[in-house]
Amino acid sequence: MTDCIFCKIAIKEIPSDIIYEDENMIAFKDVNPMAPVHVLIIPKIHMESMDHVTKKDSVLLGELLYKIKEIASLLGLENGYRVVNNCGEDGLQTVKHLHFHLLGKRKMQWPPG
Ligand code: DGP
Repeated sequence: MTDCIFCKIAIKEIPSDIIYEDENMIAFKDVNPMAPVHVLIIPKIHMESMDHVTKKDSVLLGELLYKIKEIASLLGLENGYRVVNNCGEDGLQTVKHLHFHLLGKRKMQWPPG
């Protein structure tokens, strides 16, 4: 999508600090980190949100979730971490391209705000 900031990051039109990349996904540091480790993992193809995912996306999203585990290991999050998806207005999603936050290296709180 031409006006999507994360699509632009995926094609390197906007620079980012890339942690991992393959043909289907890219992981890069969040510009506004909420934890010592804060990485965003996105599919390269544009999907607006979790609410826009269809059955045909399930293999890709399964791979993406599995890869989050590997990225967590790569980043030394052996003591645990949090994976967050903000969806839609009530979920406080600000960037309308599906993404998962991977947060670590601090003790999280529950419930989230
Ligand atoms: P969310 O609220 O779940 O939609 O979070 C979007 C996140 O994206 C937020 O934590 C800040 C991050 N972000 C927004 N624009 C950019 C950008 O241009 N580069 C990077 N690295 N992160 C961005």
